[in-house]
Amino acid sequence: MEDKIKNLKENANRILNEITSTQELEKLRVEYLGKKGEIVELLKGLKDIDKEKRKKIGESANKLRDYINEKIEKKKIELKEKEYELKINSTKHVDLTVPININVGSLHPITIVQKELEDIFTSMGFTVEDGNEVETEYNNFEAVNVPKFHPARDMQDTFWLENGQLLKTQTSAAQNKIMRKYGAPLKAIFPGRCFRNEALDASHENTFFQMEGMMIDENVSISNLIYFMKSLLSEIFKKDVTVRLRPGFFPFVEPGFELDIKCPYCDGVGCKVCKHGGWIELCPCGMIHPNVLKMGEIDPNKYSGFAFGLGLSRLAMMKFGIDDLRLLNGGNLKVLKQMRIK
Ligand code: FA5
Repeated sequence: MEDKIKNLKENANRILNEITSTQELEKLRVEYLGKKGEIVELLKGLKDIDKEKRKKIGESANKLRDYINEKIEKKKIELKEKEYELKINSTKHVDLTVPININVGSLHPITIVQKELEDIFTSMGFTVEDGNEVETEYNNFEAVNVPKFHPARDMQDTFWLENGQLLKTQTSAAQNKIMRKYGAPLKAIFPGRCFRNEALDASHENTFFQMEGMMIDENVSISNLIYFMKSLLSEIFKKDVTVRLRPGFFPFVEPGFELDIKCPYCDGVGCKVCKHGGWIELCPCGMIHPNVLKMGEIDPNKYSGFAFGLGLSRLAMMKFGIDDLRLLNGGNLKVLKQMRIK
């Protein structure tokens, strides 16, 4: 009996060394450890040997069973690892770094500039608000101090709807709603699409984007306005920009300004972008008129604020070095692809 145990162990070891697949291993397991396997047969034979030897041989048989079991489990792990390795080596690898040659979409240049501005303003504590494209006459004009028959309405040739509403001519149209929604103090920007019945040229579209901004608090002054605009434009053009204010008329601000920047492309020397003037007119702005604050339910004796209306489309034009605004809305993919930011 002891010889048989020894032979079984040697045989099992030999077969284990030769096995190369999990199927062969399973066959070995059934052969040795199965219900009708060698070990069970061995244990059955114990009843025929005398009592004294039975205990010792029984122990050896159990040890052999544990030994083979352990060897099989080890071999199983080894074979699985080999099979996995083989599978990996035979799989075609995908190189994720190879540049793809398909047409992927990208953000529109105006959206890119808008998002950049939103990031800068939110980092300065401003919230980003939404405005409507179809507006009431009140919000677009009256609430910003442009009553009926005011000559300033002529500056914005308006698309009227049959129901008396209109296509927003300026992002200022959202000022009143935002003031009434939040009250003071308040710091908000509101980008949006505007519409005017324009004679089209390289810098005028009938559909264009603006980004309006407002800051209202106690003791807000023109210095705050200059500081915010200078920080913003320096971030956009990635260099320190010089700004200047010229008087400008908008009924909703008093005083009102046109903010110009020293051309960041030629440093004021004169180039195609600044039309050789050295300065670029970028953003009308001013201190919010007390009437506008009052209509927004904000006390002008306690609070003051500034507002600005940045021409987003024109800013995108400058950032991407485009000399005709109409290219941005033209829907020509060949043009837009050149302005992708990767
Ligand atoms: C306004 O629309 C005022 N609401 C801006 C404002 C806000 C002033 C707050 C003071 C305080 P203006 O009509 O100048 O102003 O337009 C502002 C900017 O929008 C312009 O500087 C220009 O960059 C852009 N813009 C105006 N009309 C067009 C157009 N037809 N096509 C493309 N951009 C335009």
